[in-house]
Amino acid sequence: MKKLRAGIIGGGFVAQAHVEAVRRLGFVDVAAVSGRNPEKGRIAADKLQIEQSFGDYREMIDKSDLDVIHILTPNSSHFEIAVYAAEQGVNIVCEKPLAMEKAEAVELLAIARKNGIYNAICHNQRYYPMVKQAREMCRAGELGEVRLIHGSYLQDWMFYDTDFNWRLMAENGGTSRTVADIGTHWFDQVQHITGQYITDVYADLSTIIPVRKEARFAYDTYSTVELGPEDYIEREIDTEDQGILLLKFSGGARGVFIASQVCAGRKNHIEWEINGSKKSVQWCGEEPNRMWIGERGAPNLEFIKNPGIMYPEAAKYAQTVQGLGEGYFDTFKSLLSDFYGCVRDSQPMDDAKAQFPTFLTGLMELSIVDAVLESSRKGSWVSVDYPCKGAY
Ligand code: SOE
Repeated sequence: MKKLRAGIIGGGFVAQAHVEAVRRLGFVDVAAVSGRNPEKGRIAADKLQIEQSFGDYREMIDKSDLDVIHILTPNSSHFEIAVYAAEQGVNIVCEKPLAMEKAEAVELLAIARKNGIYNAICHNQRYYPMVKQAREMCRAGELGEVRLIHGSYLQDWMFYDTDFNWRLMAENGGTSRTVADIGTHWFDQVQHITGQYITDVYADLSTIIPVRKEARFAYDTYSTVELGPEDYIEREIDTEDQGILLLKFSGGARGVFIASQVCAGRKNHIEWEINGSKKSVQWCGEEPNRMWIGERGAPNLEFIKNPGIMYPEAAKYAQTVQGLGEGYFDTFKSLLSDFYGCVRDSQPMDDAKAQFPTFLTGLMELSIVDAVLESSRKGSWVSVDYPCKGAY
């Protein structure tokens, strides 16, 4: 069978995760990569061991006969790249958030639908098997009626005023940073698990470090390179370091969520607890193979990942047997396996049925981010205005 051909746009941290995951599928060739210019393209090709490189994504799309492109560039370029690819009929996997703002996402979804392309947005973390197990427990009614959904996504990679990244500036990443960058993973998970989407938000956003020191030269995300005072210029920050959100959900559940990128010691602490009328479940991404199950009239349980006793729909996403740990990279493989499986088998592109998050998911989450920004500005509850719904 002819292998599908993938093209990568961007060569940063997340490109490694995508390339490795796609290669593990076995039926896809990573055929080409493009960077911002020919040199960046070549550097990415060397790093990722990809044969063909380009200095312009249009040239790569025009010349490489690709089935799928992966958009792994800063948020400000997602829209134009996705429009170009969709108009050439190329299927798209896009990193989150889908676009800089909701209006762009509305347009992108329409263009993707008009051109009949498969589209996915990279909420890889919904693919931890225990997240899927929580979803299946919820669907089977084990939790009862979901009443309360609370948790956080905490990091510390923006803790010092010398921490800098393109995401900090609204012109590159969009008006919202912390909520759009990591809060959307949390929205995706709790909505995917409970089947309830967020209807209203009351948000307090704050920028804890209003002026940061940007290095005069580029270095990688999460780099530990040490810099001296002469290496920096001062920049005023126009995006939030943290957000505290009150939430209402479509099925009547209430919620509280904290997102912060300035919590010392917290690396990628994504955590949720869901309290239902029968049981509670709690999970944290730093220990992805365990889930706590709470009950009023029986001993609480610690469920350690074991595909043998999980719901089949959840067990199929386990990459390893029994208590052997799952990895962050495996969640990319599972997401891309669902997405490329649809492309390979020419299954209908159906947002409501897709296991993977689609452009509609991306539009829905930018609708939440939009309401979060408005609520924080007004200091009041804001109802989320969804142009369309159906993928969470
Ligand atoms: C940085 O906050 C980041 O790399 C996010 O962009 C990813 O989506 C998240 O999974 C890890 O942290």
